[in-house]
Amino acid sequence: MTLSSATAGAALVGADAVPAPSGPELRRLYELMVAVRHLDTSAVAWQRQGLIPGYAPELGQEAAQVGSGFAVDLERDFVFPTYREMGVARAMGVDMVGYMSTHKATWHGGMYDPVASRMAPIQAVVAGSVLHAVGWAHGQTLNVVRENSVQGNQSDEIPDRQSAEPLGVAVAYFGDGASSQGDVHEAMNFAAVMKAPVVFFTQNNGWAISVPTEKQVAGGSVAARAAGYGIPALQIDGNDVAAVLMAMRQALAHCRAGNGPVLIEAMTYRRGPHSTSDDPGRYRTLEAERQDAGADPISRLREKLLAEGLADQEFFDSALAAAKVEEEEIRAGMASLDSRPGSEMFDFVFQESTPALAEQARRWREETEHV
Ligand SMILES: Cc1ncc(C[n+]2csc(CCOP(=O)(O)OP(=O)(O)O)c2C)c(N)n1
Ligand SMILES: [Mg+2]
Repeated sequence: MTLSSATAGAALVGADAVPAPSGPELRRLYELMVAVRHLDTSAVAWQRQGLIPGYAPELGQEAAQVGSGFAVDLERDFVFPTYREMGVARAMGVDMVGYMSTHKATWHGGMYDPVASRMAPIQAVVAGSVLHAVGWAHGQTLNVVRENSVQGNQSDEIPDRQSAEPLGVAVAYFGDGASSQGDVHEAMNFAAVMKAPVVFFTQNNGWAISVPTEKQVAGGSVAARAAGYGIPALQIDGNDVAAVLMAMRQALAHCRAGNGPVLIEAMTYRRGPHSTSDDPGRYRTLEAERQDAGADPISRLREKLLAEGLADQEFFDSALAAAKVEEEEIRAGMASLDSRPGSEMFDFVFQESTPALAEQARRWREETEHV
């Protein structure tokens, strides 16, 4: 397991008390990664078959996604994904027909329940998820302020959260490319100043569509930037699921206890195209791709399970069989999804609609329904 702190000065608090993954947990992680790999590669085939119009594969990022999603506390935390977090969703137990329906464009925002699932709708705006996560995390700290003032503490000071109840933590997923957006600077600065409980989880997969990380991330790494905000950072081997789970548990514990945000940079590799409409052959050779990708994260976990006597061939076979059954069920669920009434696109934008939106809805009805 490679785990290195990239920030001088800002330390993770209480990190040593976090347990390493147990044998049964490692087996479960393997089952989840195999289920995710099978669904992910199938989804590309679904796109080619016309079942869905587009998809953003996460081939090669299974350890980073499953390891981090697995650590989330579904009672308290809240996850803000990008468009590439199917493995996180699966590890969190999100309804996968609902999740994948976004890729069918059945409805804007997908059809799973974000509040019950603890996962916000898929976010296609690069870096948008980061701002939303910090807003939610700040809400957690405002609750503490409110509780303190109810108890007679009227101070404007940011309260001592160490004495408060454990906080729910927001997890902001974003890519290396997103980290170059100004929004991420604002989000990190605000979160650090306000001590918001948020884990900034970057999957550095080497690319932002056709642009390699080294051509758009200055300063050597995303993790290195955290020092400028006084945020502790971990740069980890994102293809080692045990390392990812440990780092995430440490980061969550740090945030939960009121110590403010943490940044994790999981070093991984996007093994396939950016999306089903991308052709990586236009900007990298197959040879370079194979070389840069390194060892496959699922094979690595398999070797570990074998070396530690935690699993055998029968276990691996049954994990794959279960993944195939699961994918068939999701495919059937997707195929049976009907399109939603177009008028719904106006219904869920604001809790209370605005006059401008009402006017747009009226014009839309006039044009489409001739009323
Ligand atoms: C604000 C904004 N700018 C540009 C785009 C177009 N775009 C979509 S994905 C992407 C690259 C993102 O790369 P990265 O953050 O590394 O995530 P990855 O796709 O590698 O997971 C870009 C530029 C967008 N969706 N939103
Ligand atoms: Mg990227």
